[in-house]
Amino acid sequence: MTAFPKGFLWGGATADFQYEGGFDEGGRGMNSQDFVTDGSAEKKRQITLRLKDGSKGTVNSLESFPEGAEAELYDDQYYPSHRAVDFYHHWKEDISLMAEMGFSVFRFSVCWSRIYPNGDEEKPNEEGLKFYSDVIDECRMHHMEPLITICHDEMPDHLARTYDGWNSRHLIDCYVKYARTLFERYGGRVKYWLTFNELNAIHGYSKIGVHTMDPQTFYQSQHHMFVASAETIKMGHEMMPGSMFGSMFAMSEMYPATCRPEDVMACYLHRRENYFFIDVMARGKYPNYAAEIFERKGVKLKMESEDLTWIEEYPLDFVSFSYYRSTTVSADHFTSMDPMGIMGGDGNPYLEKTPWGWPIDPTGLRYCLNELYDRYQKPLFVIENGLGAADRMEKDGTIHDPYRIKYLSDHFKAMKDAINIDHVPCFGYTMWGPIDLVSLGTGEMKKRYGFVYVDMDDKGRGTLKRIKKDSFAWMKKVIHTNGEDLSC
Ligand code: BGP
Repeated sequence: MTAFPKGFLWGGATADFQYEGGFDEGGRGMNSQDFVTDGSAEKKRQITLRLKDGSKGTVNSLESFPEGAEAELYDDQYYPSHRAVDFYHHWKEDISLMAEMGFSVFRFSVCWSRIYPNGDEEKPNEEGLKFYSDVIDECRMHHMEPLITICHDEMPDHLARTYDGWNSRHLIDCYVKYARTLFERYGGRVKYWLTFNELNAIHGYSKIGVHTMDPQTFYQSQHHMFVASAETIKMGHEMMPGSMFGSMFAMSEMYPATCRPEDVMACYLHRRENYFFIDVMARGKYPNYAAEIFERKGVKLKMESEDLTWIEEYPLDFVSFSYYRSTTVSADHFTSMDPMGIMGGDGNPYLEKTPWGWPIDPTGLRYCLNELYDRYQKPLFVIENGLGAADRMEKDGTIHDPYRIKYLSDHFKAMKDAINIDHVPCFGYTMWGPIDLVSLGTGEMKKRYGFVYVDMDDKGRGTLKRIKKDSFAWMKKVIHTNGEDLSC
């Protein structure tokens, strides 16, 4: 049996609007995610609106706002981000549970509107800064590296409403000012930072603050985020020597549906379109094939003269990615997991699926790790992975989740092979949602990922009590043996 390399970081990952709650406490401003309702696998989550004529309306996250409509809250709706699972009041307890498992890293996102409630004011909100400062100190007290996502699929609602979010170049300045504040206050205590989450899969009002869903808005917004990320990396390195910056990408390995050359080619083109985002940020250049994507999609980017220099001079230090599943691509039809048609979405007859229909493919993780290192030659970090399942509490209060243990064991084995057999330098792993939290995709609570169960249902009812599942002790053993013992 072999272990993972010495010093390998083991831990978990969360996002503020799925985990933290406290939406009207501590001076936090309204956030673009606060208008998104709950949903389910069958019923898409909605953004609630006030239409131009004053009446109520909704759009789902794949639709543009009708002209003149703005986001609005309604009393008869349930908005999961408002309380989430209340990390805001459970942070000590949750961090201590993570420490008990032996975590050496905890990835969380700072809620931008907790630091700058509107996003464009002069001074930050001290109460918000103190909250994360306490969280960081608590992590360090437990010998856990805090790993911060500066912006995880959200923004102060004022920036979305007033400037059309990342579609506006002004957001670069707002973001850089926000990041500077984080570095001033937390520098020296936080080494690892992610500038953005899943750049290749974010779109629409709730995630990037834009009112329209079209390729022009999408790629223009992405360009502004590339520049903001580069400026932030430069500033971060200057202010915090030794700091390391990544940005997170949604990797779902895409396979050709068959070995028919047309399928192989279709798959190659889609994978490349997905890699576009990492290519820009890790290699520091718009790739040659970007021209083809922009021509095909009718995109004309507006850039300022120094933008490409920023992007080139300040690329990512490491590449981090989420990996939950793999998909297939066929030349005859293309199902996409995202509205911009970037990522494949078809199943694979050789793979079992999770209860939410995601193909389970540990080998795909080894494949991704190898491919990403071959392509970028930068250290890698598996920053999200895990199994969403409807765990059941037994009458005696226990929760048995052997399916999660099996999923994780198989993925850890694949990761270990990539590191120990293929010599891929991967230095950490954070499992998604170590304490149960709200699903991003469906807004459900019952799609649970955690080692720790949270007593709450899909409408936010429950005691919020934290209860260890069987996987808790298993993960503790894995970390204790540094991944040597993966037995289920
Ligand atoms: C990623 C997001 C996370 C998380 C995860 C699981 O795309 O970065 O925020 O939610 O997916 O997805 P879901 O919650 O839909 O199961």
